[in-house]
Amino acid sequence: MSTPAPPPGKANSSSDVATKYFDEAYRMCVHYLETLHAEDEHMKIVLKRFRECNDYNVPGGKKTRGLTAVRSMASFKEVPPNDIEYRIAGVVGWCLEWLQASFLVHDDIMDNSVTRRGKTCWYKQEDVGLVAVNDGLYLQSAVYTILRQFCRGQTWFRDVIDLFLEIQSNTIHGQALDLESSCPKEPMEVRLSLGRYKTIAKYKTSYYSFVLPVRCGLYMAGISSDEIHDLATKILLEMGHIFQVQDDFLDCFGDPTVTGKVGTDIEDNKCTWLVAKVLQIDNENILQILKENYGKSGQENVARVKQLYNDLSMVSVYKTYEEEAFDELERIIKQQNILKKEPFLNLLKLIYKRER
Ligand code: DMA
Ligand code: MG
Ligand code: MG
Ligand code: MG
Repeated sequence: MSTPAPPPGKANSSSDVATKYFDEAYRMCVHYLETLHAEDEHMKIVLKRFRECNDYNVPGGKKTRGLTAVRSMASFKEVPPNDIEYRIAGVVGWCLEWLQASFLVHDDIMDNSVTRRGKTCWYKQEDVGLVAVNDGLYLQSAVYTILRQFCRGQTWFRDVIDLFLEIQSNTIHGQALDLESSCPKEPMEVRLSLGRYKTIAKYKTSYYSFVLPVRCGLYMAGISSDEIHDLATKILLEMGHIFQVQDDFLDCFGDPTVTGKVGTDIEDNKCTWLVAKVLQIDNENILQILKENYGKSGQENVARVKQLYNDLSMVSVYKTYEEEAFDELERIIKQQNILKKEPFLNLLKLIYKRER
């Protein structure tokens, strides 16, 4: 890739049409959610809680997934979308953000994280705690509440609902494998292998972060051909893999003031790209160091693992990987003639050398 990385947030700047209707669509969704069960006085306190939960967890991210759905719809359509099409795509985009919020609320509990998007994790808030489990379920149910309310009459409604359900299930399976793999009942070489890593990244991240937004865009643009959806899926799974490798790199080497989260992967015994790469090296000493320190919460253990990564120049191994992986995917996108290239290249550019 020869293009330099856009500064954080630039690609989401209000200059593009997709963002124009986006905030408005959020307000419309939240407003509708607040009407549910409002006729019962007793529910007032719940609606207030959920309003806070939505505002705290849904809109504060990069919104890449939501905006990608809108941008994809616009670029796959033969003619420029009208206002109504933009608005409804904005609603679907927000459903992606709601889904993401539900996964993150639960992910932070399970990963024992402290901060998210520069704020205290929802479950860590003094008056929330484990009720966050129900809040996460609420956020997930909101996806379908919103879709049913605003998109029921669309020709693509069934396809989009089916896709959300399928990919939600994929993600849950991925999270389960991620969590199983951090449990020492399997030997380190098995649970932290690169093969295992690929499956985790695909299921827990790639499907919902890349395949879902773009395929929703395709459906909303009226495109439902299997050939197109299959090739798009293949490319987007590759993109998602790179994205998760970046996430793992940033967990260890990123700047928390930029990423908005403090890394926990080493302490959590996670199957990350970094540890899987290191374990590929056949060396007794490396294995010994990892067995003694990986997955331990002591500061000195974490520091020892980071020192090992530094001794093995993992920053430079990562940079080389990133460069090569982007080049290869760019080549694959440009080589095919079934999909419009530009939306895929734009999405790739958006995550290139990302720092958050
Ligand atoms: C996150 O994986 C996956 C989902 C489905 C939220 P992760 O725990 O590496 O994410 P993060 O680094 O954002 O906590
Ligand atoms: Mg996490
Ligand atoms: Mg996790
Ligand atoms: Mg992570």
